[in-house]
Amino acid sequence: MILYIFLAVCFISNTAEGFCQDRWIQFGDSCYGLIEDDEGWAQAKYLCESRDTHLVTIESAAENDFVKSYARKQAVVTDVWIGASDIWAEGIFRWVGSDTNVTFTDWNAGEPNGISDDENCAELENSVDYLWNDDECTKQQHFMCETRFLSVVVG
Ligand SMILES: [Ca+2]
Ligand SMILES: [Ca+2]
Ligand SMILES: [Ca+2]
Repeated sequence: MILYIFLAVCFISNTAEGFCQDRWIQFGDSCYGLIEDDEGWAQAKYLCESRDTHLVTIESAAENDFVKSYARKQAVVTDVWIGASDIWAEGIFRWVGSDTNVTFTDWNAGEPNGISDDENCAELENSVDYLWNDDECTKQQHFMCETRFLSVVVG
């Protein structure tokens, strides 16, 4: 019982702070890492997941603005994979992190156009200020991972 009260007091008297891993950037409840290795989409997805993260899911205009500003700031030299794909049903893009249909979108004009059979993976297209495009999943390029902004109680 005493321990219980002690823990309750600790919880009330301390503040919760969060952190992102080294060089990742926080926005809202998430941390974001732009990985400047060149990988195909499936390998990028795997690499994010192997770090307990997922390819970035962009679910609002505010998050999209953040993600684009991050890519601009990093001055990346390739297009950047994001976590949306229509490999399961042509034309229906889903987020792999949350397993939900894509609702908010920022496709470039005329996209997604699925011009080849393998144009099933979504990216931020460098040459058009990171508007979205569907591209061939085997293309090798940078990618962005997202994970929870971890809250820790500090004394
Ligand atoms: Ca997200
Ligand atoms: Ca497609
Ligand atoms: Ca396209």
